[in-house]
Amino acid sequence: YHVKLVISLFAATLECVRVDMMQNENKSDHHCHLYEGKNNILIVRRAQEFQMTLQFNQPVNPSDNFQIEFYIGINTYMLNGTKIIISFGGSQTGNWTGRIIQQQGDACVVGITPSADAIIGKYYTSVAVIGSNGISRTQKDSGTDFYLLFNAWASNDEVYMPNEEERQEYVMNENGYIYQEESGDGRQWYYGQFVEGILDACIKILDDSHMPLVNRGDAVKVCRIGSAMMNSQDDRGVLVGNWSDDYSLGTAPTFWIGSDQILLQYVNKGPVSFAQCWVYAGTFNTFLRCLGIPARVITNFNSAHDNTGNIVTDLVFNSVGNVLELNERLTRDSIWNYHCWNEAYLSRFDLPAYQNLGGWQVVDSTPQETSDGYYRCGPCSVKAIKEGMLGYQFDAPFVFAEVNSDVYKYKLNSQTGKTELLSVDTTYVGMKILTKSIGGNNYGPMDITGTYKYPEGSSKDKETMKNAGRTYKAHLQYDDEQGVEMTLEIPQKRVKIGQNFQMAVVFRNLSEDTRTIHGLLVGSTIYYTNIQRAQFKQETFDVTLKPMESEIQVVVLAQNYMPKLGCQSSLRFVVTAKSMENNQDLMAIQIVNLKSPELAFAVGLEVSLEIFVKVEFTNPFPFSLYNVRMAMQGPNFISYREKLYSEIATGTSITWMESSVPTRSGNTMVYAVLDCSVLGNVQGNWAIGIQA
Ligand SMILES: *[C@@H]1O[C@H](CO)[C@@H](O)[C@H](O)[C@H]1NC(C)=O
Ligand SMILES: *[C@@H]1O[C@H](CO)[C@@H](O)[C@H](O)[C@H]1NC(C)=O
Ligand SMILES: *[C@@H]1O[C@H](CO)[C@@H](O)[C@H](O)[C@H]1NC(C)=O
Ligand SMILES: *[C@@H]1O[C@H](CO)[C@@H](O)[C@H](O)[C@H]1NC(C)=O
Ligand SMILES: CC(=O)N[C@H]1CO[C@H](CO)[C@@H](O)[C@@H]1O
Repeated sequence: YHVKLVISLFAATLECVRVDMMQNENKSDHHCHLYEGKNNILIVRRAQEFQMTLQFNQPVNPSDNFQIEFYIGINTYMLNGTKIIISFGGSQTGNWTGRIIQQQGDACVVGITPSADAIIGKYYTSVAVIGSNGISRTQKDSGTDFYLLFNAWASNDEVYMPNEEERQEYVMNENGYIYQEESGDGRQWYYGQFVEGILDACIKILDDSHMPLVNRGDAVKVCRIGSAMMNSQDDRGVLVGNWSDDYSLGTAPTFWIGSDQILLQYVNKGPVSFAQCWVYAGTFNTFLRCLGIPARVITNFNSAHDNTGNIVTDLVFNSVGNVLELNERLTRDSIWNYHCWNEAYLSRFDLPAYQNLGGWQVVDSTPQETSDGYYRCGPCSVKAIKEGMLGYQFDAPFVFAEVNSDVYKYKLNSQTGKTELLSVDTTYVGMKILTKSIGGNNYGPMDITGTYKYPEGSSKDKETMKNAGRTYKAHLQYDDEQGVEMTLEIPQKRVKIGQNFQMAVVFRNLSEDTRTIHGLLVGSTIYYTNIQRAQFKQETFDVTLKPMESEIQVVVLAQNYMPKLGCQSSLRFVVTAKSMENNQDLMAIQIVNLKSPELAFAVGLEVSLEIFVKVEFTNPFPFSLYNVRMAMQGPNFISYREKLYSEIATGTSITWMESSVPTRSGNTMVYAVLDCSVLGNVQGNWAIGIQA
């Protein structure tokens, strides 16, 4: 009797004295153990249970009524999901669920399952005991805050991805590869989505966008806002684009190793200079993976930029004397050598279920065209592009044009101002679409062209074009009928910057008659957007065609193109010619991507578990390089660092050595880049396996 009385007296003043978020246990179950942070804050994914231990001042009775409250934002409100109450003892309301897992003495272990559409971001926690004398509530305490993320492992989450290997690649992999050439060359990129401060940076980006909290449970909206916020246009977002080759007021796009430095700089100083498409795509990928949305960077080769809105891309040639010449002004910006964007994996509950448009979605943050008033693009279903269903949100006609435009080549008559159609090429644009293969440091490309397009000329392809409202044109080969074909061939596979090389203009004489050809070859240095930087070669030639084949050898000298290269590395050759007997116009375009010199690595492991990294660069050019900036970073062992060399004389080498003890075991990478005003895109990396 006596004992019972004491308990009931205490029961009147039940109080929660400590809340333990059980960070270490719950983080790895939720695939969040890699997020770095000093104060070990809990990070979990929605639609999956996490556990908390509540420590009370006395044992809890079944009749006790207590509740756990979670809040996000300032004006919290139950009906819009910014305030969540999970009641134990009272009746449960709302979309999150809770259960008591274990109760032992004063401690109570509870399991909380956030709803599958819960708002993502940072919550704070309070435990309230409802007693007869009122409510006692725990104080706000940053030790019980937690982050909630999208969950690719939960089948009812809109970002659910069924395959574990794919989730490991598209959510968990911190290293990536971005392709810049059809051959599969490109650059390494460090996503660094788990680096300390990056999750806060991603949430800050959502805050800076003024996106209402109530929308932040919706991955489609988060992707769309993200695509607008990655570029600084119209919203002071993360990255400032610059397609010149003067980057003196910022960092050259080729000098970035990864996204972490960019996002941290954004948090401290606002918009970051400078970016081009792979920088936007790399940084956006970090944002998506960090918040839990499966994402990848893809590269579309010969990417059409449809600035006339007609899903047709025009190349215009001027008639100059006897031959044609590419009209740089009218052709401006129409086909980029390559363009990178992102794909995010979403169920698309916002689109009609019977259309089955879930799966990979195009999202693109490079500022190209405005969409509903902002520079943003997507999400747009890749399946919808393949089927030509352009009526579903968002921006499908623009994406369709990027991979499917026909190239119309026109001749402009300077006297009359009229244009005349020369030929239509239906295969050039969207020639190949690549992304990194699945699996750790496997940097081989995966060809995903087939996810965007049916084979050219197939009946399915015809159907797609019909759905897209386009008249289907077979590859029109005006040339065939007229008897001469011309191509431009470069026998050498890899040409290094600074090398001389050979080229051949090859003709195939398919006619039975004599053909006398008069031609013009123009060589220019270009940006990857295909815009001409400077012309370095122009020569005319005459040839009389022999049966079957005939060719003209052209030698390209480094001394001619080097002074016009700037820090670009692409040359474009345009050959235009006329067969004098029948006035047939011929043209061929060939782009040569020059290889940059490479950085040499030496990596050694000491007994003390210290890793030594040596990076070496030799100046292969016949001139000195001045003000050479270098950076090195080795995630989980060498933090980002830079060095400046005032001069690297011709033929001389510099070496840079660093050493450090790794903070984490597993596969990592050391990255290095080098940049100066006359040379961009020098980079290298070295994979390192660190044993526990
Ligand atoms: C709870 O779920 C229902 C049904 O899915 C939904 O309509 C409602 O908006 C959700 N409530 C909150 C606050 O998210
Ligand atoms: C939630 O609703 C309350 C009450 O209408 C409002 O004050 C608050 O701004 C809303 N929160 C968000 C994030 O929209
Ligand atoms: C690119 O950056 C340079 C300075 O580094 C600046 O002079 C130029 O105006 C920028 N171009 C654009 C289009 O912003
Ligand atoms: C082109 O080829 C045809 C067939 O081989 C030949 O009869 C004709 O002479 C050739 N033209 C020239 C210019 O050699
Ligand atoms: C999902 C979940 O609750 N995971 C773990 C949370 O922490 C407790 C305590 O260690 C584990 O038992 C759970 O498995």
